[in-house]
Amino acid sequence: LSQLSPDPKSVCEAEPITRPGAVQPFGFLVAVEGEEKRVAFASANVVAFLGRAASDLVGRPLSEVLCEASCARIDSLMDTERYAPTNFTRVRVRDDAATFDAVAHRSGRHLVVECLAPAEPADAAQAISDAQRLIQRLREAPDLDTMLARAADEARALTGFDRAMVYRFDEDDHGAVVAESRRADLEPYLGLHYPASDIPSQARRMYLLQRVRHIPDIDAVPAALVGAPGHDPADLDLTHSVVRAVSPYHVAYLRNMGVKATLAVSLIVDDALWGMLVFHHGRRRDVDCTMRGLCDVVGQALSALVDVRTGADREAVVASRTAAIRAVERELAEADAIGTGLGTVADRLNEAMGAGGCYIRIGGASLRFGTTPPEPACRTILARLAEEGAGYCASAELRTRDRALAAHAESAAGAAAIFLPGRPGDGVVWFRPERRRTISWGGDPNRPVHIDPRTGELGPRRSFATFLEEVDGTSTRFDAADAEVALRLRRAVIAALLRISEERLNWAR
Ligand code: BLA
Repeated sequence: LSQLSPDPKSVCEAEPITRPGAVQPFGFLVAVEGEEKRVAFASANVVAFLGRAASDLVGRPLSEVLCEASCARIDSLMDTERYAPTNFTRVRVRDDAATFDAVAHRSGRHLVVECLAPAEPADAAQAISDAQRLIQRLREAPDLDTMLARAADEARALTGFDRAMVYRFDEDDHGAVVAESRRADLEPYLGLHYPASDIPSQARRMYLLQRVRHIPDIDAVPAALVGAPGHDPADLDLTHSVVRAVSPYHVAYLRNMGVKATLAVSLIVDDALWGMLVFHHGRRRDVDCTMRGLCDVVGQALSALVDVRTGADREAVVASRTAAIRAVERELAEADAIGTGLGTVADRLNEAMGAGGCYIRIGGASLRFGTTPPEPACRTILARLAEEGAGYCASAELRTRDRALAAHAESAAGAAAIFLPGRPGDGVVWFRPERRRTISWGGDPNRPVHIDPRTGELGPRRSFATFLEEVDGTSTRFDAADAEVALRLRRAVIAALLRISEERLNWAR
C-alpha cells in the first residue's frame, strides 16, 4: 500500500489479491505441472503437516508426496470441469498413516491440490440434518425479509459462529446488513450500510468464482509459497484456492472491527453477486470440508430462493398496477392523437409508474400532467436520459446527469423515460419527487480509509461508529417492476402511433 498513491480506492482495487504468493496456514498447498505432476510450488507450512520442507518437495512428482491411490483419485476428479472446491476427496500421505481432505482444481497449467484436516464423520450427520432443516425453513418463509432473517438465525446455529449476517449489495456496490443473528452481548450491525470500497471490485469478482471464503484466524502467520527454480509464486493464480492468504488490508479491517475469524458465502442471483452470508467469530474458528460444502449448499439454496422471491415480488407490483396499465392501453388503442388520448387518462398514466407527474413529447408538441418541472427542464431530462437508454432509461438522482436539474428536485429528483424508435427527441418521462432519508453507515463513508499521520500509510478506517448521513436530492429507485411497466406502455404508444399514422394515410387517400 503505497503512501504515494493519491486515491485510497484505487489502491484497494489494484491490490493483487488473487496472487498473494502465500496461503493461510490451516492447510497446505502443492501445485503440480506436466505429465509427471512434478511439484512446481509448495507452501512453506507443509513441514508442519508432513515433516518435509517445501524446498525438498519442489521438483518431485506428486506420487512421492501422496500415496498412489490418492493420486489416482485426484486424477479422476480432474476429468470433469466442476466448481473447484467441490472437487474434494480424502487422501493419504505416501508411506504414512496421515490423511487429509483434499480439494483440487486447475489454475493455468497447474493442478492445485490443497490438503486440510479431515472432517469428523460424526459431526457430518448432524450438520447435514441442520442444513436440511434450514433450507426447509427458508422455503416456508412467507416473504423475503422473513426468509433472510431465518437464513441468518439458522446459519448461525448451523455454523456456531458468534454472528451471522445477510449482507446485500446495492446497485452502486455499497452494501447493507439486511438480516442478522448475533450473540446477545454483541453490538448490532443490522441496518448499517458500508461503502463499496470495503469489498473492492476484484474481491467481488473473486467471490463470484469462489463461493465460500474462510479465514479461521486473522492472526495466523501466512505461509509463503516456495517455487521450483524459475517459478515465481506471485504467478500462481489462487482465485479458486481454499487456503489463499488474506489481503493484509482486510486483516487490519477485521482487527479494527474486533473480529478474529470470518466465513463468507456468496449469494449469486442472475450471475451477479447479490450479497453474502457473512459470519464473524471472536476466537479462532475452524470449519471442516463438510461444513464448507454445506455452507455452499445453503448459499446456493438461498440464492435460488431469493431469485424466485424477488421475481414474484416484482410480478406482484406489476399486477397491482395492472388496472392503471390497462386503462392507458385501452385509451391508446382508440385515441385519435396520442397526447390528447393520454391526457384523458393522465392520472392512470402516472399511477402505472408510481410517478407524481409526466411529460409527453411527440413530433415537436409536448404536454405535461401532474406535478412536473417547467417545460425546458422536462426537455433536458428527456434528452439526458435519451443519451443512455435505447428504449428505456431511469435515474433516481437526475442531478448527476445535469447539475442544473438539482433545482427541480422537489418535483423531479428522479425520472424514468421511454423513447420511440425512429423519432429522436420524442418520448414520455415520468417524474418522482425528492424523498429525503437518513442512511446509517458503519463508520464515516467519506473516510473509508485511515491515513497514518506519521508515515502516510493507508489502512482501513479505525472507527466503525454509526455515522448518520442525510440524503437529499434523490427519489425512490425505479426498479425492475417499473422497467417492465414502462416497456409495456412503450409498446402501446408505438402501436398507437402506427395505427394513427395508417388511419391518416387511409383517410387522405
Ligand atoms: C473482503 N470485506 C471483505 C469481505 C467482507 C468485507 C465480508 C469478504 C471476506 C470476509 O469474509 O471477511 C466487508 N465485512 C465486510 C463488511 C461487513 C463485514 C462491509 O462484516 C459489515 C458488517 N476493505 C476495506 C478497504 C479495502 C478493503 C478500504 O475496507 C481496500 C484495500 C479490502 N476487503 C478488502 C479485500 C478483501 C475484502 C482486499 C478480500 C479479502 C480476501 O479474500 O483476501
